[in-house]
Amino acid sequence: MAAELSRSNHQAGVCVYLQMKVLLLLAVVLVSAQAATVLSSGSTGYEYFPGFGFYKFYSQPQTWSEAVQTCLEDGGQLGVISSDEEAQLYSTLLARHTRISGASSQGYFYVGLTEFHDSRDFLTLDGVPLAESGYSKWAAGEPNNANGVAEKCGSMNRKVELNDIPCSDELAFICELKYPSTTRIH
Ligand SMILES: [Ca+2]
Ligand SMILES: [Ca+2]
Repeated sequence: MAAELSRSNHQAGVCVYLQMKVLLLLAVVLVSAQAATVLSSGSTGYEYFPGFGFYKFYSQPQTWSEAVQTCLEDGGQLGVISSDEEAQLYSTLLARHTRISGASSQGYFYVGLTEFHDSRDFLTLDGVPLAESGYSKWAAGEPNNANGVAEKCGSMNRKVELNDIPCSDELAFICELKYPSTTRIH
């Protein structure tokens, strides 16, 4: 009787042990699945810069609205420069890519800046007037609607000076993943 009880206790023990093992295995599978989801969300390839956030350079040229969409799909935003310090960071990122194949204009890159109707006033993608954005350094003679062509989208040159440019041009660009508003750097 005692031996039987002991065997039954032992079997129950083995059973609990197996159940725990299955639960542990399930937990591992679930955690792995979650990690895979994060990795496949599109937000990969972003580099973290302390004090600023996550940035990714896209070297495949796109139109301005395509670039906006690409950044949105990453859960981010087409780059908006908000300070001289951030402009310096942009300059560092641009310097890593010396030639962009297939771009409409070599030396220009889209930023999250667009003309408000036909006012010649430019707003950032946050809806902030450029003059209040913290960084509004136009290149010499810009914005100029060059050659009489409407240039309603914002770009920057390699010196991170701003230039209005046709929105249909296909240019490389930088996306940013935004900080939560509480920690946003301006
Ligand atoms: Ca920014
Ligand atoms: Ca221009």
